[in-house]
Amino acid sequence: MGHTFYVTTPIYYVNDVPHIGHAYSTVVADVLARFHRQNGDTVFFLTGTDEHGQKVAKAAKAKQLEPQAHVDQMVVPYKDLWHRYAISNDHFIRTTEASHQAVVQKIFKRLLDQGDIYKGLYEGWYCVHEETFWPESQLKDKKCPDCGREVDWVKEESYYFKTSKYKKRLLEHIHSNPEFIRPKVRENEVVSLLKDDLQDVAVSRMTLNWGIPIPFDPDHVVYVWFDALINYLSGVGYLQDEKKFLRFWPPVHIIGKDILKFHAIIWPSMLMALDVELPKTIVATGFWTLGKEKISKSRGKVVDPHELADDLGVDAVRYFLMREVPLGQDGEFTYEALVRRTNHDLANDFGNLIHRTLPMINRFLDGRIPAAPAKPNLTKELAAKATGAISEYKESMANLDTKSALENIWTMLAAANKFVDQSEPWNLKKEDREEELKEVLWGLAEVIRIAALLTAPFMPTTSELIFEQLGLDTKPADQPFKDFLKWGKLTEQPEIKLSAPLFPRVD
Ligand code: ME8
Repeated sequence: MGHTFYVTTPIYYVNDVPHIGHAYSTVVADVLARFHRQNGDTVFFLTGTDEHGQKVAKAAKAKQLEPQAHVDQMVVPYKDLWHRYAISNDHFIRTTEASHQAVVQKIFKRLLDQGDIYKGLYEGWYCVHEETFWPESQLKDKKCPDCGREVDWVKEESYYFKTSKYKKRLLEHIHSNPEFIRPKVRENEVVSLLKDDLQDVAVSRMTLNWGIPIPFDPDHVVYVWFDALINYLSGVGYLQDEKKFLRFWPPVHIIGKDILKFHAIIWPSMLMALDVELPKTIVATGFWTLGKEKISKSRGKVVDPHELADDLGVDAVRYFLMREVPLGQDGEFTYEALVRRTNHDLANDFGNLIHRTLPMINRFLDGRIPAAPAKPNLTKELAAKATGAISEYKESMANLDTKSALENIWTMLAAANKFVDQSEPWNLKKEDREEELKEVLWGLAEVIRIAALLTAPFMPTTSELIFEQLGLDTKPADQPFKDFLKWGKLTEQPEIKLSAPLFPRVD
């Protein structure tokens, strides 16, 4: 049996429609999922929506809707956007589903029975926007230290989870597993939080009823974060389909750096209490900013992923998100940068190679891609460049360095564009040097096939179109890396198909 790969996104609050930041995390997870499938792994890719809690209840109230009616409405724009962005998730979980709620209730009861959850009194502050409890000492100017909003005073009976009990084991785990929290700067952040005075966390609410009920104590509902984190278990069969769960666990979590504490401290502590193996990796991505401020709907700073797709096409946006900043760092979102990448990288570098090569095959070789040269001569250097790019790409992807992986592809494309100029196929044609002409054009078509394969996780729709243009009767997904990501795999093709530019220039 081959390897399995389980990847997740944050489950998004349905207080509002998704913006480009949400699309980003989901695209990152999708790129990894597609890469692993192409690598022959059996993948389980989970995304979904976080539908309980005060923030969602408040949004429902503002629309004068019952919370359930509100969430049923608001889940639609998420599903629609993922469909449009070619997100290949295997499952979509909603925390209001009965099956998820049952798992949360069972976990809550078990932790209570084994003494990891106990009853106490919470007296302190609460930020509804971040759905976070804050002790007085952590507030900044009496406001939420994360988002700067007003906080509410809360005094209520509350169940607590013994995070403190797992602190030492968690620190040891972090030290002995350098892959656990990525990038490194986030690991340091978690370690210093753990070295501070780590308090147990409240895991129930009384002054709210939009949450999962605690059956044996009807005055309480489960705290939204305790509920939400469990989606990673309930969404993959835990306590429901044990075989599936054991097959895919442990996961790789893609999250934003804003929710690191929940994922790298509370969540692993919950898993230790449940005797479940900890996640393989928690990847904390950076923020997209506008004017250096985090893009967020409620701040009135929105970049609508649909509008971007209307203007530039989904794959150009996916490409931009993955190419512009390294995973983990912040990036300033500008329309100019997006247009520049589209015109420069896609239309010029990649597009031109395709739209120069294919018409020459059409004119000079009757639209047939010739067979691979029996004794390569002119394409030897190009083959070496492509082979080098492939191995660098694989290494970059293994390091979760998706930006470098794209750069590795573009190095190969640059070499191929240069090769067109140097080999001057039009002169080979004029001088009737048939064998050389065939070798050169075959070599260029082979670079295009390899580039389509390598970009397939990033630009799935475009790479399929490129395969069609080459006249291949398979899709990139049908060419597993193991067998096809090698120079020389392009065979003779009877008929290429010219079409409109794949990457139209934009103004
Ligand atoms: O936090 N740039 O949901 P959420 C990049 N329900 N990524 C961004 C971003 C930006 N400007 N804004 C948001 C929640 N994101 C919880 C999660 S998980 C068990 C529960 C992304 O709707 C980023 O991944 O507020 C961030 O962590 C996530 O959206 C937060 O989405």
